[in-house]
Formats: sequence, structure tokens, C-alpha cells
Amino acid sequence: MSANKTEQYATTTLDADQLAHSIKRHLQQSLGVDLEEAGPAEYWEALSLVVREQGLDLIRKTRHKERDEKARRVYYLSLEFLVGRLLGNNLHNLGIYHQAEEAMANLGVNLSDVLEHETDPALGNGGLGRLAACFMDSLATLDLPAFGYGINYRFGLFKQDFAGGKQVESPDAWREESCPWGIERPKRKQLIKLYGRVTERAGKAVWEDTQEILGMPWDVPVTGYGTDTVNTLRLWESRAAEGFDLSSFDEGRYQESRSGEIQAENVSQVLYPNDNHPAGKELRLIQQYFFVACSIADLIARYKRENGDNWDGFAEKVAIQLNDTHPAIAVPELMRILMDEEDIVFSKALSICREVFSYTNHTLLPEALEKWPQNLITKVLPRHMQIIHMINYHFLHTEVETQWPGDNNMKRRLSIIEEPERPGGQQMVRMAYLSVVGSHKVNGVAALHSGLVKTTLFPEFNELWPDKLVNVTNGVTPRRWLDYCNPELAKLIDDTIGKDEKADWRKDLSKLDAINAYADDPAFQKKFAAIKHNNKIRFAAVVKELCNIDISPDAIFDVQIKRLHEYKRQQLNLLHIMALYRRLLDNPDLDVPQRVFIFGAKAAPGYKVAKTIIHAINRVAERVNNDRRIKDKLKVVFLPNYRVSLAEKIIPAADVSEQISTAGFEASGTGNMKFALNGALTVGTLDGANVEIAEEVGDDNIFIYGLTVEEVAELRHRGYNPKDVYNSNAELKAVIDWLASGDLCPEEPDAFRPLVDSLLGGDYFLTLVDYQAYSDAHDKIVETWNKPELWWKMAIINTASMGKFSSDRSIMDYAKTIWNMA
Ligand code: GPQ
Repeated sequence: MSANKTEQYATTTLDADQLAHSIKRHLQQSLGVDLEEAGPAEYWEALSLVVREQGLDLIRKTRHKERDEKARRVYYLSLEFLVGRLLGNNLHNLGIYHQAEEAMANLGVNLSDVLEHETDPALGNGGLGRLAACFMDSLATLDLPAFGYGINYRFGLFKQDFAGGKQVESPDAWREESCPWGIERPKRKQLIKLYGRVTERAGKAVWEDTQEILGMPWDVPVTGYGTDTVNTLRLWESRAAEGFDLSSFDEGRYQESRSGEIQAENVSQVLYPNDNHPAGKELRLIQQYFFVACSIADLIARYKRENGDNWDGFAEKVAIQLNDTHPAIAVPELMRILMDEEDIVFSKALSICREVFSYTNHTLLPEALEKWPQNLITKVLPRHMQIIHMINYHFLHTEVETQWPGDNNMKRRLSIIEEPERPGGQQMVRMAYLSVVGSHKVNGVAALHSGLVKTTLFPEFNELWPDKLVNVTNGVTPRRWLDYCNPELAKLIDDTIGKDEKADWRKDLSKLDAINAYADDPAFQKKFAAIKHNNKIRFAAVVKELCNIDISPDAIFDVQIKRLHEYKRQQLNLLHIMALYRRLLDNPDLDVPQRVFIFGAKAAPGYKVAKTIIHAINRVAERVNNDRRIKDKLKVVFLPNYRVSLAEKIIPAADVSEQISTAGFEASGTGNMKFALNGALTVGTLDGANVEIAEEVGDDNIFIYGLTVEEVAELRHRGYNPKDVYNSNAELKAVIDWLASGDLCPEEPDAFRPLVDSLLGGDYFLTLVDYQAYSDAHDKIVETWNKPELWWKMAIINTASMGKFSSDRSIMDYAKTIWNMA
């Protein structure tokens, strides 16, 4: 897999002079800008074009190498790739960051100012999309042949602002600010079909009277660190299949003539802004099928170019990973092509599918498991609905029947088609079941989660196919999430453990373990703490600029950044902040360290309670930040428009990482890994990958609190009334009453009602139950903060113990246990 030393690290040999020359050339010849006119934005674009050239050159070489080697390729199908800014990351990966810095300096420009001009491509919602981006980085870094397939949305995730503390959304037309990364590839366009009907001719199914959409691929080069491998992220854009109708153009009905085109273009217009909650809209189903059908046709064409028409070898060359159930329609799509276009019989087609596909589950939330009305699939994809029935029939009447003979109840439970509970209800297609039945492996994303997938989500499947359900714990790329975002810490690590090729933790994160030896070393602690302090100073300037709030770098920076969701429990953090504030009001001279609570979160526009939580946090922030009585001991900051580029600034500056989901709900979490890697201490429940983080750092180096999965189940079984907790905890009662009182939002006294009702009327996410333990955990945090040697020792151990959580390790796990590629 790895080449010799010179090859591995000699990705590109451009020096500063050559770079400066190419930058000038692009400024003048690609952008048509004079040197004197160019500002940071133009320099950003010119340098990006230089890097794109390098990327394209290496993509071509990678393609030739792969053709010669004829290895298996993995195709990662995902509706989201939250890649973040690309220029700085690509410069790092290509090994020309410092040369670029020098080239820019020679041109009188500061590279870091230039990098700030890149708009984040927000082609994802949260963890699921960001994971796909980390995986693409690791696949290239590990020299694995891979393509990412997704959608080139015109509008990424909405931009967020606050008005009176409430979330306001606006569209993010990210490409309009220019995006030099994508390269249009008309030669590889695809035509896909929708709607229509299925007839039978000469014993064969014919799908006809369809509408057609054109899929135009845009290729984004994905560089790897310290390697010449550059993979492709191929994002599809929808277009009208035919040009406009000239006769109506002649009649002066231009708008009308283009109406067909506009409909087709709609398909790739917007990313649905829901996280852990499907939208259930027809256009979303069409998006799913559109990108799946384009991708499958594209990969089959590539297979045929390289291997000819022999389907027997297909599964040896192709592995397809389904990132959640969003691309699950790929299973009947490949079946359709094999049966209807390639004349392969059903049973053989199904076994090819099962060799090729595998599926990653990212959630246990029942409402997040995708189901589509059978009627809708029949309308949009009539042939696929027939094939789903064929798969289901085979599955129930051979496989389920063999395992549980005559057990109709089991057939009903495992059927891909869910029968309506009430008469008149509709049949629904369970996309998760379709994915399990169509795949050879199904994985959860952390050990605890994968265990629950086996025992609570798919227990019958696990009995039927005991080797099918496996775990692959998530990971994050250490290139972006340590090297790039925290250069001072990266350098301290290099200076401490060396940076020859062998010791490069950037390629083998387990090398960080050597830092454990320095956890007690006062000199090392001093350096480590100084770096954190510098990061906090820089971040405080960002807060000042964005929010006009002064925060002290000497305060504890306590951070919760992630999508807003009740199961993630930002509301628990809020209740505790309100209590801290009241404690300070009761006793303004309380001898406590200064604390800053920092939030970043977008709420799905239709998610009422989530939006109420944002509003409430902002109102509490306003009150707390402007109260002179508490002498700056407490500050609350809610950064608007949280996104990858902000995360890169917040995480290196964090002291405390809030990972406080109700146990059993956060499949893994990946922010938790990024914080610990950058030396923040976690306060968290035994949920998702927190469990494995605790194992790695040791129980003494993490603040674990709250109910476990088992205790949650027990409590639900016993029955739980939130009012009991409310009435028995005076502090908690006081803050909830305060929320409900209207005092924080006098112009709309009922504004926080949805939140209060959710807490007192059921409290499904057990916020109140965990309150006291959470508050106690925070007391322990303060106690530890007051012992700096202990604090920094713990922080260092956290950084040193994160080796397991590199996405390189995750990808090697996939390659070995699922893709059969290593
Ligand atoms: N995740 Cl189902 C999302 O970000 N969006 C989703 O729609 C679903 C899951 C997350 C999940 O909540 C996190 O716990 C994981 O760490 C992440 O996927 C990646 O696996």
C-alpha cells in the first residue's frame, strides 16, 4: 500500500517561486484580474486554481495506476459530504502549505487571510455528512481506490442568523461566490428515468412512458496526506434532458418553453435540512433515486470499460457502501439493470447485489428510520416497486420460512413492506430492512450502538444472519482536526516525538501514545497549557467580532457544538447555566472560576422545540452577559451559523466538551473525538463513542455522569413522571419556573412554552432525571480546574489517547471486514 519514502512524501515539488508564478498566471489568464486589482478573494481563487491543476494531474495518474492494478474499488454513496473549506486542507495534504505561505508573502499577501475567503461548501447537515468527508480524506491517504458519489446541491444547508434571539434561515447559494473545485464532466453525463409504467413484452419487463432527467457530474479532487493518490468526489447536478422547445420559443413563450427544464433542475437544488429526521417528500425520493441511478450507471460503465461485459467479475471489482438508508434504492436499481438490461436471473442478480452492497446505520431513533409510502414509490419508480416485492417475496418465503417455518407473525415483522396498523392506512417500504436484506454486511458506528443495532433494532436479522451485523467505530481525520486546525499543538507533538516518516502521527494516530509519557512533565504541561491559551485568545477575538461579546481567555471555555436536537440535550446545558447564574446572584462573591458557555447549532426549520431552545439560550445569554452583578464570572455565547470552518476555530480553544445525549440515542458522535484530540475534557453520558473514549483515556480522565442505557430502559419500564423530579429538586424547579414565567421574553411571555411543556409533559429525553448528576459533574470540573497540574495532565492524556479515533483506522476496519480490500 505505501510506497518508498521519496515517493510517499514527494507529492508535488512546487517551490514558492513556481507557485507565485502560477498564481499570477491564473490571476491574469483565468480570472482576468490585474495584479494591482487583486484582493484576498482573487488570490484565494487563483491559488485554488493552481491547486486544482495539481489535483487534476494527480487524479489522472491515480486513474492510470488503478487501471493497471485492477483492484477492487469502493463507491461511497452519500446524500451528504460536508467537506468544509478545501484550499488549506489541500495545500497541507499536497505538502505545499509553507511554500504557498512564502509565495503569498512574496506577493505581499497573508495566506491565512486568503484562506478565510473560502465559503464552506455546506453539502451536509451534521455528523453523517462530515463523517463522509473524513472518510474520503482517509481513503485517499491510505491509497485505496475509491469514489464518493453525491449531489452537487445548488443551495447547501441554510445560513443561520438570530433576530431577537430566534433562528432566521436564509439560502446558502455557496457556488455563486465561485467554486473552483468542481470540474464539469459532460462526457460522463447520465440520463435517468422517472414515473411512467411497466409493461411486459416477450416475457420481459419494460419501463416506459417515463420522464427523463439528465445528470451532469462535477468532480471534486480529494487529496490524501503525503501521497500521490487523489480520488474523486463525483457530485451530480440535475438538468433538463432536452433543450427548450424551439417552436414555443419562436412564439415568444420563452418562460413556458423552459418550464420542463426548471422542474428537472429542481432535483439538485436544495439539501434537505433535517438531521436524524426524514422529510418524506416526493422530491427527496427523487433526489435519492437521481443520484443513485446516475452513480450506478457511471460505475457500471467504468467496470465495463476496464473489464468488459463479464458480470461474473463484477463483485470482485466493486464494493458499494450505503451511507445510511438514503441511497437504499440502489439495491432495486442494480437488480433492475441486471435483470432487465443484462438478462441475469433474479437469484443471481440478488447474490451479486449482496456481494456488492453494505449498509451503515447511523441512528436508532425510530422517527429517523426512513419509510416510504408504497404508493409513492409505485408512482415515481414503478419497476423498482415490483422488484422490491420480488426481493421481499424471496426473503420471506425462502429465507425467513427456512429459519422460522410457518411463522407468519415473523414474516409480518420482518417484511420489507410494513402493513398499516389501522384500516385505511398505507403500506410503507422499510428502507432499513431493504438495505439489510440487500447487503452482506451492516454496521453500526460505535461499539455500544452496534450492540444495540443487534439487540434492539434488528434482533431477528441478527438471529437469521449472525455474521451480518458488525461494528465499525467512527473516526475523524487527524489532518484537518489536529494538524490543520491546531498547528501549535501539532508542532509541539512533532517536537516531542519527532517527525520522521515513521513517527508521523498524521498517518498513524496511534503514535500519539508516546505523548502519555509527558503527561506529568511540568515543562510539557506548561507548553501544552500555553498553546491552549493562545488558541483561546484567537478564538476570543472571533467571538468579539461575530457576537460583540468580551470573553476572557482565563475562563473555562465550555463548548457544545452540534445540531440542535432534544436528544442531544442542549436544554440540559441551558438549565444548568440558568442555575449557575442564580447561584451567583444569590452570592455574587462566590469564589468560582470564570466560565464561558459556548454554543453552536442549527435547528431544522420545522423543528419547533429545537428552535425554542435556541431562542431560550439566546435570551438567557443576553441577560447573563449584561448583568454587572455577577462580575463577568459567567458568559454565554451562541455563535450564529455554526459550520465546519467555525468548528476548526472553536475546538482547539475548548477546555470542556459537552457530550451529554440521553444514553442510547447518540449513535457515535464525532465531535467528541475532535475535542479530546485537541485536549478538551469531556463531560458526557455513557453513550455512543463516549464509552470508547472513556476506555481509552481511563475513567479518571473524563467526567462521566447520568443514566446508562440499561438504567434508561429500567426507568421507562417502571414509569417516569418528570413532575416528581421537578417537585423534589428546588434548584431545578426554580429554573424551569423562571423559563415558564415569561420574564426572559416579556414581549412574548409564552415563547418558551413548547420547551417547558416538553420537559414537564413527559420529558422523553430524561433531561430532568439527569439534571442533578450533570450539575455534580460540573462541580467536579470546577474542582479539577482549580488543580492546574491535574487538569493539564488529564488534558494531555486525552490528546495522547485518541489514536483509535482516526478515520484511517475506521477505513481500514471497513476495508478489512466489509469491503475485502486489504
Ligand atoms: N447522524 Cl441518522 C447524522 O448526522 N444525521 C442523521 O440523519 C443520522 C445520524 C449522525 C449521528 O447522529 C451521530 O451520532 C454519528 O456520529 C454520525 O451520524 C456519524 O455516524
